[in-house]
Amino acid sequence: MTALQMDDDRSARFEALYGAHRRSIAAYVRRRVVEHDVEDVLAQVFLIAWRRFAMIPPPPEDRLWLFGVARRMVADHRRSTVRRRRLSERLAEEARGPVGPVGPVGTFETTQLRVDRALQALRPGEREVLRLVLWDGASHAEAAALFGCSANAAELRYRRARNRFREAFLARSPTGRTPVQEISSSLAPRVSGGAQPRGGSMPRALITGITGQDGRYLAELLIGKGYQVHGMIRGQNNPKGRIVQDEIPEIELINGDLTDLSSLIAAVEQVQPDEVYNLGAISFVKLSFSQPELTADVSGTGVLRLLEAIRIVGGPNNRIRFYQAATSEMFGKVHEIPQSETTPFHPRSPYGTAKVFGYYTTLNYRESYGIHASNGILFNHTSPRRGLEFVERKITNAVARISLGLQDTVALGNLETSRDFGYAGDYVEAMWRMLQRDDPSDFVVATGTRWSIRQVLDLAFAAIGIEDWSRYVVSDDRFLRPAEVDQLVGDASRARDVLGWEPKVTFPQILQEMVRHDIELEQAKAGGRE
Ligand code: NAP
Ligand code: F7E
Repeated sequence: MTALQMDDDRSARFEALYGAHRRSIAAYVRRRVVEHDVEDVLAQVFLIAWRRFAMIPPPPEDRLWLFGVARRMVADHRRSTVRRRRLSERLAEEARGPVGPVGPVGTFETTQLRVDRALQALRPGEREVLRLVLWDGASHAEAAALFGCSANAAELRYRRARNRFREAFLARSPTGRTPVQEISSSLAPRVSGGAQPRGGSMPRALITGITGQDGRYLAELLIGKGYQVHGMIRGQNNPKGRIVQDEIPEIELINGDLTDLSSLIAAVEQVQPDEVYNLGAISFVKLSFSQPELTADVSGTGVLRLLEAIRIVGGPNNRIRFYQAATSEMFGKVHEIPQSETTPFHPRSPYGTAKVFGYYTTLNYRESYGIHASNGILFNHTSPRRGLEFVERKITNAVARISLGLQDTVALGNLETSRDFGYAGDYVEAMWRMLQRDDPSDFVVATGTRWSIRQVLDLAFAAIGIEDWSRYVVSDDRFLRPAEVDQLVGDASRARDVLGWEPKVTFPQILQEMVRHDIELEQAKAGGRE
């Protein structure tokens, strides 16, 4: 076989690999990076695949190999703001090219905004070839292999994409505004009356509980909306700080603890936030029975301290908006079914009583000082980022381990109790929407459907093809509580009507995704031990 034939053969095999796996790799990447970076990450994955073609195992293992590369590229991508900056500069230079100067050069941020807008105007294939050639330095032959065309055609495709990029970069919008003005306005919160960024710059948010499930989803949501996000981290050299930073490099971490007023004042003073989301808490109900005083201090008095910090730093014309993570646990021994904003509270745990204190303190600061403070009364919500101590994640993780032969049974407490479960990614959207309204208020956020722990077991075991789970589940009194809440189910019609919020992901969908995620996680851990 001649070198040329070998090359043709390689191109054909590569094309087959690309055709077979691009969709699933794209879906994987799309869930992990912001939309306009998806094509870039994909281009990197396939460029590596082309360069290391000889190392790719035959089907079906090729798929796993590609996922491994994609995982690394996503991690690299998240770390690399420098890379993003370099690309923007290259593209901006490219656009200025032979047509001469493009008006004021502007700051890095304004260049970035123009570049992003111009990239958005391109078709995905155009973005891909531009990034591949201009950014990753791929040759036209390499691009050709990726697209399954000749090197000449790839070069043509690249030139066309570059010209279209240049046009879009230079274009004025139909409103007559410059691309920068256009984008800046689209970054501002979209619901009416949203918090305006100070001094015309990015809006700033401070999140307590950044290492928790909701903190991470909320941070991603806000970053996607153009916020500068500061996450409060407690303790000395807290290892979770590094994990969060690796996962979401755009977050700025700031020290502070809800039990320490001076640290909260310092944090609010330093960040000068437009919005504060108080998600920090001792949130595990069972633990609150054995550490009631700590729970009251963090989850209850902590709210008061943070509001004091906001009152002190924000001064008389306080513009800081505040979100308090209230909870369905406040309804406890329920007075009606379903529960809404008007249902009386009857908490059944130290956690519930602390949260009732936080709720009324939030209300009190709104009424006494006119602070824009709102309570989100959220029912249970979950995700693959849920702590392993909570029942639904404990179950999905155990199911994953059982399916891999790493565990025989799972020990649980009360199986008859039920909860209204939703998806955390949906619920953080409701938090944000509350703070974009002119009037602060309190909202129930729930799905309106209830699942017993038995049903959770049905769903999770069904995901690995087991119908009768009875031999895998053992009863253990250590997981029972001194008092239980049984009938929690929320009526979120006000959130739907006023905030335009509704859940998008159903509980069975998210639970299935959690089982899948936990299988991957446990496989990776087991692989690491070998
Ligand atoms: P989570 O995963 O348990 O996270 C709790 C967060 O609070 C962690 O980041 C933790 O930091 C932080 N924290 C604990 N003690 C602190 C202290 N002394 N000072 C500052 N931060 C502290 O909780 P989540 O599920 O994301 O829930 C977020 C909030 O919503 C919580 O307030 C919870 O009570 C409430 N809520 C949750 C649900 C739900 O179903 N998820 C429903 C209703 C309400 P470390 O990592 O350093 O410990
Ligand atoms: O318990 C029963 C347990 O600990 C749910 C927090 O996010 O949501 C969460 O609180 C139910 C309880 O969550 C086990 O008795 C049975 O009835 O997962 P959980 P939670 O208490 O509902 C509310 C809305 C919050 O605000 C909280 O922050 O499951 N259960 N067997 C068990 N629970 C656990 N944890 N472990 C068991 O083995």
